[in-house]
Amino acid sequence: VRAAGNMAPVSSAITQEDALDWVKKDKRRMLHVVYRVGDLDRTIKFYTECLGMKLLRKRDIPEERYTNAFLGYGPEDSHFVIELTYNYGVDQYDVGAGFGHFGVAVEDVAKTVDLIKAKGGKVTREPGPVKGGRTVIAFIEDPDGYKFELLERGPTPEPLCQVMLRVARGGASRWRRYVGSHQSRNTFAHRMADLSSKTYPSTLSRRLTVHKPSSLQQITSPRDKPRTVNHNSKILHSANTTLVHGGVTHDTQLHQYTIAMMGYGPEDKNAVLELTYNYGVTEYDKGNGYAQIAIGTDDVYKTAEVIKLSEGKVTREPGPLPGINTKITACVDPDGWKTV
Ligand code: GSH
Repeated sequence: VRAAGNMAPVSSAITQEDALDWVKKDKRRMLHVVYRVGDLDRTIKFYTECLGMKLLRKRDIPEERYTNAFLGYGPEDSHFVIELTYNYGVDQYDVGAGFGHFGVAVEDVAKTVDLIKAKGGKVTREPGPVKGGRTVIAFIEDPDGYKFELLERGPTPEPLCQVMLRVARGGASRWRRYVGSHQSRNTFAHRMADLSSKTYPSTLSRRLTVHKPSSLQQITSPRDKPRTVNHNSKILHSANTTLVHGGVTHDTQLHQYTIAMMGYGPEDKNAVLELTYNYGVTEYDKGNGYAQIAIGTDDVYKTAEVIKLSEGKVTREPGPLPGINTKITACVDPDGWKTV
């Protein structure tokens, strides 16, 4: 998303090898997550009073009939933040079943929940250890119905720590058709994790946490492969041991899901994309509320080239946004989730 300076658009003669080399050197970061709300003031009040976020900035674009508000726990140049969109006259959205939640790390979940209740906030899951694990969590719902998971952790520079999206195997089949199974490791999400391996090479496998595999068999069997596994096969391959001893292996008949944490640095200091695969669920309704995650790159032209070389789907060709200097490109992943 950062402007590419005076670099010319990359020539289309870029080879796959060059492209992959470049991706490893590109400085990427999760910048913000974008979604729509029906009443900006109501949401800002809830996030600041109940979740302790700061209103970072607001911009109104009357010609396009919308207003944006940026909220978070620190400045945009160093933190992952929320970008709310209010479209004039639209007062509600369908959150959909595919969107999971945003994660917020707090030092005391019970205390935070008490505060949220005192402010009239809706708690959908009382504080307590996560099913099958030890981390104390709770779920709350914001005024539009977006869920926030509160996770009990020590102090962190990045309290806004997760965006959870559900992914399906149906996406994997479509993706395999694009890329051919032999190329499935060169997928977009794989790049995402691969990139972070540049910054955190030795922690790569530790950063991929997979919960509750019913058995290693199930995770690695090609027919039953969760889409997330297909999506970053190399990573999971190297993380197979983590998957077994780091994942929670009991009670799997009850929980029946696999999660993969993807991002550009360790989870305690960086926001991550949490992909959830529920065994056997092949399709989710995406609603119309959640929009996209924005990722910073040194060069949107090269990034778009790389996405295309990986048979990814670029939905907006790289180039400047009208009226501002920022250059963007956009793509959708195999499940149709959008990234800018
Ligand atoms: N079926 C769940 C979904 O799609 O949301 C699978 C994901 C899941 O269960 N995640 C954990 C959770 O929400 C958090 S990592 N646990 C609920 C609880 O412990 O009450």
